[in-house]
Amino acid sequence: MSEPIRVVVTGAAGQIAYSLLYMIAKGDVFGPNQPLILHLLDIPPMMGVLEGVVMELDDCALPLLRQVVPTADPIVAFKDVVAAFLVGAMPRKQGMERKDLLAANVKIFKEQGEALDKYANKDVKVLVVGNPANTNALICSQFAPSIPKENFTAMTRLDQNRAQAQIAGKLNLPVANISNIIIWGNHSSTQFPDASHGKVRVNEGKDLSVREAISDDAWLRSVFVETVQKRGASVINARKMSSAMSAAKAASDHMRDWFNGTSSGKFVSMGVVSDGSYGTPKDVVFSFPVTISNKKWEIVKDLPTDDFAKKMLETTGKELEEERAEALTIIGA
Ligand code: NAX
Repeated sequence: MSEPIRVVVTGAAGQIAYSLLYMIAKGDVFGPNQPLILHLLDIPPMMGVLEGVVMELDDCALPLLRQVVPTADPIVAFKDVVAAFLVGAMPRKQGMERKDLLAANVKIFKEQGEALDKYANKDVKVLVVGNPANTNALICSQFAPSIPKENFTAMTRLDQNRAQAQIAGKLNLPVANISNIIIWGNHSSTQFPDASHGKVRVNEGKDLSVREAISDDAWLRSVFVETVQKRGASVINARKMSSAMSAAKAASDHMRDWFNGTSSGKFVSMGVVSDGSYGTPKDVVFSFPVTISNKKWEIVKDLPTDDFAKKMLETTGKELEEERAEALTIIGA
């Protein structure tokens, strides 16, 4: 067994963390041979609830979990961590304008970027889940100049998993047979779920394209796109609470693939700082298809994009530029 690594989860008293902590602590992310010290950050009023979460983690009697550090102090939370799940964020309250929500979150992610910069391991891998996830990740990276920009990512894996499940359902195949479905852009209703480069394993060793297998481009451009874009709202309508178990699973998938890599010929979607690929705006956190090896992601280049895709990429790119402009105004940059 190796030495324990330190991993932080923020928003640790919240509902996503309640599922995520168990997944991390039992080895789903860093593997069955990697002991862990979990740092749990939340705000002072939540310390009582957090105490209950710590009791439950103790009571799970998980062999990999060597220590749990609950705290409301970002210095303690970010000290020496090699992976950071930034789940905690200010939720949208009734009557709150988008601008107010952004303002509250920009402040949180500025402070957390500064704390990561000062106290975390210099190669810390940061996954932002808290919304608006893409812009929060951008702000966080800007306030952590000593950590490479490539180490800040935003979660669109839940959207990818949702999209994969929709395709599997349509084809009546196991979800594991579907791969290379892409989420482009923002984790918002402007995202572009794109199945046009997707693959379907029909027989052992034989792949078909999703387009061939479904043979209904109109469905792929309408019902499929809208279902994935609105899936979060559908879950809220049914459950009266937002997606939590599936969000935790997606966060765990995202970080596991970042640490372990993607298999040959497969790609996954992550919000990363854009280099302008596919005509997207530079320096916004944009979700792209990526391959990963040696804990480094690379954008999949040169996938053909038709006019429909170009339009969708433009719309979501514009929204990210607007969010960035608002966030920078709030900071006064
Ligand atoms: P909860 O409200 O259950 O939990 C959030 C927790 O964060 C609370 O315990 C709160 O006290 C804490 N928190 C607030 N400010 C904090 C700060 N400055 N430092 C540390 N902790 C802080 O929300 P939950 O359902 O767990 O969702 C968390 C975030 O994930 C939300 O912003 C939500 O919008 C976002 N989501 C993002 C998704 C994605 O795909 N990127 C999907 C799921 C989810 O909607």
